[in-house]
Amino acid sequence: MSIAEKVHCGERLSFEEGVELYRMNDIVALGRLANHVREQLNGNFTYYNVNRHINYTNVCVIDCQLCQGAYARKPGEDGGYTMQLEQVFRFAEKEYSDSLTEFHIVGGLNPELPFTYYLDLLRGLKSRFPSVHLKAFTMVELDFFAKITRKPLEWVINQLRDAGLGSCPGGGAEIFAERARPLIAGHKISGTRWLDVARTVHRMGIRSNATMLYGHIETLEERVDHMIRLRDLQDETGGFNCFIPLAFHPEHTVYAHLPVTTGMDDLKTIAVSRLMLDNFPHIKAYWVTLTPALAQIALRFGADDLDGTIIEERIIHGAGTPTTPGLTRSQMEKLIRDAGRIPVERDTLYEFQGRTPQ
Ligand code: V47
Repeated sequence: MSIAEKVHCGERLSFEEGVELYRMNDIVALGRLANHVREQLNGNFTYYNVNRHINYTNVCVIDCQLCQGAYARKPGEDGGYTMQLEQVFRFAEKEYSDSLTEFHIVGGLNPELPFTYYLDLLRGLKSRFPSVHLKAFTMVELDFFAKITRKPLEWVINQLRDAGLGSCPGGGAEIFAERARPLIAGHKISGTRWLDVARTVHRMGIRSNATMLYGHIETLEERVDHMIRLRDLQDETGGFNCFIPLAFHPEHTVYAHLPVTTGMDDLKTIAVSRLMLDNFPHIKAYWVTLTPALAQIALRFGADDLDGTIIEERIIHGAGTPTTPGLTRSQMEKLIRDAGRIPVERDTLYEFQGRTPQ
């Protein structure tokens, strides 16, 4: 059976077929196939939310080649910052509006912060903004909290949930392959540990996202391997909401000499992920790394989500992405409508917000 026939029968694709799809140069045929799956799962809807990012510290003990220098700073290094809790709350108040439904909260692994900081941060935000969902802390941060408290991960997650954690973002996954991962992510937790932490999060009833950073030193085979490891875990837990391929921005990193990803590669990655991740409900075209223009085209190549309106994203803008720091709701809706799709404002867990979409 050909790959196209398998897709039309709803049959799962193999590793080899994933690599073959990546090698296809007929991007229109690839896009049409991914679009078929996208429309079966999500019809003509395209999701987005109204969110704000809170990057509470850039101080990080990990010597991650992607991020050190571009965004993160070693403890004691110039340019490091850590927001006091009052600063976080003031920042959140400034960013808050009635339409806001999510704070996306991530930071570096800062050895100077006690675990109570994170609990107080969640509690303080929840008491001030009870209706706003707190999507906070990657699997890498959760693993770090277990290390600094010397407690089991389950205990850490319970404490965070009691303090107001709603779900977890998908960062820190980078690329799982044992060859490539240490070359871009230093001694950050292994791919296997990232997946183990996600498994525990899901088993405790908390949903999360998953990312893949591509366009650095990884091979196409390693990208497909990354997707298959996520697909296997999703079969087990069903806890992932969406997959977000992140195009690497090399500026200000040790990989500054590498070229940026191309439109062809970006669209192939969206399409291949839609086709390989048959058990993921959503594929996000993250406009911050893709640019709004390419993210819009991706809505016809398998993606059904544009992420949020976001003002102040520091991690990827630190590495030099040229996009603006925010889109308004009406700019977001225009991108979606001009792609012939129906905009659906969602909350973090993909419930419709407000009006019935039309
Ligand atoms: O984990 C770091 C990546 C991630 C660079 O869950 C870089 O909804 C490009 O995870 N160029 C953080 N990428 C962002 C992230 C995310 C974004 C949007 C939505 C969600 C979600 C999650 O950014 C990191 C890392 O993989 N990153 N440096 C860089 N130079």
